[in-house]
Order: sequence, then C-alpha cells, then structure tokens
Amino acid sequence: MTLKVGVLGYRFMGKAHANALARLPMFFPDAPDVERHVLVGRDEEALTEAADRLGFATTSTEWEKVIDEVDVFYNLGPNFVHADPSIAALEAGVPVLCEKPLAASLSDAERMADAAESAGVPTATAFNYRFIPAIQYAKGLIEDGELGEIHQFSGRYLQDWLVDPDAPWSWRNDEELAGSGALGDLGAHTIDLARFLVGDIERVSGHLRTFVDERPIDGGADTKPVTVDDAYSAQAELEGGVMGTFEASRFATGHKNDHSIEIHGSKGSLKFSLERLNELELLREGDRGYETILVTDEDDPYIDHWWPPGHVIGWEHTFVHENYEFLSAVENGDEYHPNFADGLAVQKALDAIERSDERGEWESVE
Ligand code: SOE
Repeated sequence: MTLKVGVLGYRFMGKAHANALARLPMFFPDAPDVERHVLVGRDEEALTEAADRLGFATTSTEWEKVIDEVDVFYNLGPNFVHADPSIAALEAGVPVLCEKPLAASLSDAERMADAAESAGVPTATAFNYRFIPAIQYAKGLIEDGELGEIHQFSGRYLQDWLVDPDAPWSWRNDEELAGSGALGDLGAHTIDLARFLVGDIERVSGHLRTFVDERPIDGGADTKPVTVDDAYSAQAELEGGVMGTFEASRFATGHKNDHSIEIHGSKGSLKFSLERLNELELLREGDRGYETILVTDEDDPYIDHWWPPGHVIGWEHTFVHENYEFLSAVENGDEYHPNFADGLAVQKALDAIERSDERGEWESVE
C-alpha cells in the first residue's frame, strides 16, 4: 500500500522532510511506499514552485480539504498553526507528524495530545535529534549501566542568527504566534533529549531574557515588538534526583547550530555536540580521559542503510531516520516515540520554566 502524505508547510522544514521522503526508497527499501501527494500553503505562486521542486503531485491552499484524501498528515507550519489542522486530521483518524514544539501554548498542546489519545493512531513530535546515531549509542550506554548512576545532565543550544538588531522580525519573535523564543524553538530539543536519555523533568527554576525588543519589518523603517525570549537558562531536577542545567540562545555570537549535551554518572561521562554529530566523547570507569568514538560503525543502528564505517552522515539524515521510523510505525500500527504525549511533556516543562521566570521561584512540572 502506498501512503499518501499531505504536508502543510514548504519552507525550511518542508524541504527537510521532503528530502527525507525522497531518500527513503533508495536507502530504506523496507520503508513503506510513500507518495508526496499534496503540499499545502497560502501563497499559490510560491506553493506551486515549491511543490514542483519538492516533488509533490498536487497543491492546496486549504488544509481542511486535504485531510480526507491523505493517509498521513505532516504539520510543518509555524507553531501557532500546529493545533487545529493536527486535531482535525486526528479526528478523521489520520496519523500526524507535527514539528516541534508541539504547540504555541500548553493549552493547545493538551488539546493535541487529547486528540491523539482519542484517535489511537501513531503521532510524532518531530524531535529529530533523537535519531542521531551518536545519541542512540549514548542511550544504549546509559541503559547498559556504562555510566553508572546518572547524577547530572547539561544541555546547551546556541545560535547567533538574531545578534544583528536589524535582523528582521518574524513569527518566531511573537508570543502569540510562537509561544516562546529560544526556549521553545531550541530548548524543546534539549528537554526532549534529557527525557530520552535520562528521564522526566520534575521541577525547574527558569530565567528568560529579551536583548532586542523590537525588529524591522519588510526591510523598512517600521518595526514590530519582540515579545519572546532571545535566550533562556534553567536549573532542573529530573526524575531520580538528577541535576539538570539547560540553556539556549539566539545571540551566542559564533555559534551557528551548536546543540551539545554532557551527562555525568557514578562510573563515567559522555559528551555530544551537533557540530561533530558523528562522534561521541566517552569516559568510562578507570579511563584517564575522554575517548572520541566515531559512531558510524557497528553501533550505528542505521549504518547498513548508508555507507561503510567511517563514511559520516549529516544533519539532514536525522530527518530520514525519523521519517523511516514514523512511517514504519504508521504502516505497522506500532507505537512511535516521540509522539504527542512526549511533545506535551516537553511543553509542560517549557511552561514551567516560563512560570518560574515570572514568579522568581522553582516550579513543578505537572
Ligand atoms: C531554528 O533556527 C531552528 O530551525 C529550529 O527551529 C530547528 O528545530 C533546529 O533543528 C534548527 O534551528
């Protein structure tokens, strides 16, 4: 059976997921057959060009009309567009992949997770960094007890695309449209990795800052206010008493897409950086220093799909892995993670960090 996929959104994430869908037949022949059936957007001219370039059969400017003609719905729109189309698809029994963060608000994320629970079909929150072989290897090491009892997790996601105060305003700078800034856009990824590798976030103490509070629109003299954080930091307690330290910034000059984590346990430690995503730095009991492991070898769950050991992969391949796993779950009716329940768990942590910043005290994540 060929799965007809409908995709809302055709810019950055539209390209990342369309590329992933296109790579599946060649590199993951056991993946479900998928047709890039319909691409949804508002600007007809841009949409038609994108559909042609990204390999979609048809286009539509009304997501309401496509939900009944597809087998899977991808919501790759801005955060404020995540809830209604995803809920409508789930109510029609259509599995949904939604980009992260799950929603622009905790209430919307709760509505989406409830709809997913009622629909009983696979859902995905697109935390693609879980599908980095080095992260999968790290999870195996932790589960095998190689690091002993985990005491500390720290994660940072640093970018610098907003350092220039004249960088234009976008929906990512608006609380109504995005929900939060670096916190939800970047911190969501780190919080998801903490949940995947160590455990749930139980309580947080957050700090948010906005460094530039208005930005130009349309290249002119007019400006719009920035109503979200440019950077955040948070202390956290994770399940099992693990100490957590989180931060993200869009003003970290010199850092382009630098997502890194460190985990310290009673018998060892590990370090990972997205800028060296094929490697994991590992220190095991008795080692005098960290060993840098090139993960593209037998420990890499996806190596047989790509190239021989040592032939490294890139950022885009994480989307291929993510799409392979999600679409396989759709075809087989299997449970998939990270799903909307995982997306809601991250949204609860994001909301608690914002509440903590407002109240100046620790907040529980419920
Ligand atoms: C922000 O610029 C961004 O595109 C995030 O939205 C993505 O989730 C991240 O993977 C790369 O950076």
